[in-house]
Amino acid sequence: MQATILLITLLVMMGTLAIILRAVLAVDGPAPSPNVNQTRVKFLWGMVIVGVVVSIASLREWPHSAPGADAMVVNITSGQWWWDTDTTEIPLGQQVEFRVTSEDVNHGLGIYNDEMRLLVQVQAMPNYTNSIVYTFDEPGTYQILCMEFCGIAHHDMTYEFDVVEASS
Ligand SMILES: [Cu+2]
Repeated sequence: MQATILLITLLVMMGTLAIILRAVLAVDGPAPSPNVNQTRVKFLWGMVIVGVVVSIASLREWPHSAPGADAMVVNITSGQWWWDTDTTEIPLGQQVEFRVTSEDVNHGLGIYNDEMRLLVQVQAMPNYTNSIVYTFDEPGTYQILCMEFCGIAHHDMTYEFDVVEASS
């Protein structure tokens, strides 16, 4: 039903546009001078060149978040309704690769700072390990909250870990 209404609306809009276009084309006027067409072609090529340059200049190295060779690996397992990690202390300034999985249903791992600002997120999926790389630049207590509704105690699915100054 919704698709039919959408199709009818689309056909009516296309028909209206076709009528307007036909009316506009039927109006006799002076043909554009060759200079106008040359200007349009130059403008078009200018836009194409600008588009290509901006696209290339704004490309980022791929993959965006590949961990470095010295990244610390933190495994995170989840389930209804808990998180578990193999460490609760992460050194400040250390690049961390979180490897996240689930033992039952899909969960969403969200890491928040002490102002409850979301820093990074990734899906926790059964039979699959997703990884996300992050470097903490502020010491403190961070929270993991579930970002995917996963059942009756979803709201209670929280966890804490600390980011501490690296001992030299
Ligand atoms: Cu949840």
